[in-house]
Amino acid sequence: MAVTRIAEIEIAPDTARIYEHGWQSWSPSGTYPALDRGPHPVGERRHVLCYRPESVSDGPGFRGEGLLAVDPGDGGAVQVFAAVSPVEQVPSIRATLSGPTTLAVDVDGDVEWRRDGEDIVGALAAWADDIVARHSLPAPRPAPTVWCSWYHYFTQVTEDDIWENVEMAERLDLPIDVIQIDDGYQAALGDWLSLSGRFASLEALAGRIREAGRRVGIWVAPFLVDPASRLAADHPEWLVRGVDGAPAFAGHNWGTDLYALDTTHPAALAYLHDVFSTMAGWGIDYFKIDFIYAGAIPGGRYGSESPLAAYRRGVEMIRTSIGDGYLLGCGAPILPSIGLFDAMRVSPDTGPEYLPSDGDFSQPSILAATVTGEARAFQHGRFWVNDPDCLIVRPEVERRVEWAAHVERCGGLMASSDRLASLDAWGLERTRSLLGRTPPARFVS
Ligand code: 9PG
Repeated sequence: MAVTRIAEIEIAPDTARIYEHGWQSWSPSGTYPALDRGPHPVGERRHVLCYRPESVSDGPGFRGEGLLAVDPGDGGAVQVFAAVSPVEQVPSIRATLSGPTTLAVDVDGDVEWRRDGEDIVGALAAWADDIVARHSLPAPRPAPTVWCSWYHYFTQVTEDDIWENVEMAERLDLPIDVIQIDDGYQAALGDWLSLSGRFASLEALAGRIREAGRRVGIWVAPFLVDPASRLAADHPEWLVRGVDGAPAFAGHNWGTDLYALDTTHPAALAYLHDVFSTMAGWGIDYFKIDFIYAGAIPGGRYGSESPLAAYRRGVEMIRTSIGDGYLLGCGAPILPSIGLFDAMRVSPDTGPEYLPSDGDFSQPSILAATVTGEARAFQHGRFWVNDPDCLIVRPEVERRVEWAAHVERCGGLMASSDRLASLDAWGLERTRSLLGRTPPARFVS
């Protein structure tokens, strides 16, 4: 749809503030002085992987994907611009200065304009309440407590590492419900039922974890396909296509370009069902589905559905395949995910460093995860349980006191991701107390 100017707002430029909401979990979100500029990707690859592939993010001013708010800074009401139908269409909403004291708002889709109260957080919460009512969303199910393998072991995790932490959880008597195996167990992205050499049998491991009295969780990137996978070799017709007919570029990570699975292809959907129902049959009942922005990338698909409809169809198939299992989204287009998830990652990754290494606020760091996590606090208890990302409190984590305070403030999903044996007395106590508390139902009222 063509770009249309829908508003020109008078602002007090020195005190006005603008809230912009990023496309997916890792895309920066926050409130900034109006004379500033929103965060930008460092490089084109980052743009696809962590921002919105189809939107040009260069240029002055701000760009909210489906949601942007303006506090005019003169005591006047906050103005909220929001997608009319955020699960179906997410317009880019651009705010730029068009005069010394005027802010212009340009959109490329259907947007509603609301004036609501005097603070941005309250206005966003009121908008979210309306969405909850319009979609008749049930209250989110309470989240289990989790131990996750990613933030200590990364892709090199082994079956022995998982087992060491199951035993440590027992020895330390930690209130961990779910042991969640992250990236690293699989043979390749796409080949989810074949294992890397570091794992012997997921089914047997799941059985042992359950016998030890814990539930089992798994990480899957269901819409990503490694060009070197069996899946890509056997079923090139299941991949989303680019303009030249070759598989569409869905990002670059782990040293390779990535493709996307076409969830409008019935056989690809059946494959997803097979993967998730097989895992559920092994007793896995907690699923972190990641890099799922790839299910919504633009490109040629078998069916004629829009990318967002294709995305929702894929997630719905996963949901159906896992029965009552708990579903956590990550790397997920946020607004199109409303109504589909139990919990949602609302920030870029945390990490042992305080600042993102190259200044890109979509990248792992305590600060970037905190800023974006806080900017999406209003979603908690409304759309789902917010996941601020895992608690990491081993001694080498920079400003671990601040990170633990942020995770606590969020009051959402509580997941520990240190090697439990590497915690010092403070880290262990903080982990125990955060995992042990019952989070409040809502962060913002
Ligand atoms: C597993 C990880 C963990 C983590 C997820 C996600 O921009 N990037 O290159 C980028 C890479 C990895 C990433 C996020 C961004 O992390 O958030 O919890 O599951 O995948 O690979």
